[in-house]
Amino acid sequence: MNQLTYRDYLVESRLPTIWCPGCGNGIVLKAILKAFADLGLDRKKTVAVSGIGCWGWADDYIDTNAFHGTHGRALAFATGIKLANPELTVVVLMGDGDGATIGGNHLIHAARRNVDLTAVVVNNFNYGMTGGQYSGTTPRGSITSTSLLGHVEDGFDLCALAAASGAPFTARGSVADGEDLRTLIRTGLSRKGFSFVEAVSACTTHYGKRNGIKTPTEMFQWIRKNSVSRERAATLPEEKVRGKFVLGVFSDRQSEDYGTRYRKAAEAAVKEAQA
Ligand SMILES: Cc1ncc(C[n+]2csc(CCOP(=O)(O)OP(=O)(O)O)c2C)c(N)n1
Repeated sequence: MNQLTYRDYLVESRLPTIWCPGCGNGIVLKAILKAFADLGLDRKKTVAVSGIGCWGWADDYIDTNAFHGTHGRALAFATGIKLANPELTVVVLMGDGDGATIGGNHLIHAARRNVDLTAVVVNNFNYGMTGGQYSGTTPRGSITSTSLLGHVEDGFDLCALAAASGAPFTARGSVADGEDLRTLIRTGLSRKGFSFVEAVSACTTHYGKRNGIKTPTEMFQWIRKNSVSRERAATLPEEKVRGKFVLGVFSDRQSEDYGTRYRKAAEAAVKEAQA
């Protein structure tokens, strides 16, 4: 039986983390490490690829190989790593700014290509590290440091975006239920192809405070109160679901991944050249 625990993948010497009290990042980190332990991943054959931002710091606490990239480009680096060594399990850690705003183009193309990666996007609805500016997921009406009168844009539904772009596995959980996140991330890691897991999260320092959510506890209650399962949402009228965090698995299908297709094409070309 697999006896590993999340601590086998945690760099305990780096604790405490740099994250603010009440930040959701620690919950997502633990969910990822538990999923690694559940699958018994070999630390030497696992790579955490991060971007920049508060969540981009996560790879510092993960005792596997790591690559700390640039803001918005984590998926591009991860694609190269996976293509160069298909034996690696590659998990990509991005904030909503990183993965869905500056890096939105990489997201849709990694999903379209179906690169065999697991992307975990921590969606705290703003650019946390740089002072709480709005991102591509900030909900309409929200106050951020760059939408002081209330945000006039709608935010992306990231799972719908990833699924429409071609991601075979897409799922959303929240930091109000770390065990559910663990299951979603474990499922994503066990699928071959592009897996996209969004974690609805808490930025208590910027997003919460600016939007009348005063404490970390209130922020978690706010997430819980505004969440609805995918199954329940399907039974409700549209206006009751609007603005809610719909949680669950949105797509889970098989589709040959990019690396496999690429290698098949290359091998066929070599055979033809040798014939
Ligand atoms: C190319 C580039 N543009 C801008 C920045 C400045 N920058 C650093 S972190 C960050 C925001 C991070 O927000 P997000 O990705 O949502 O992560 P969070 O901090 O909320 O976890 C920005 C704009 C940068 N480092 N590189």
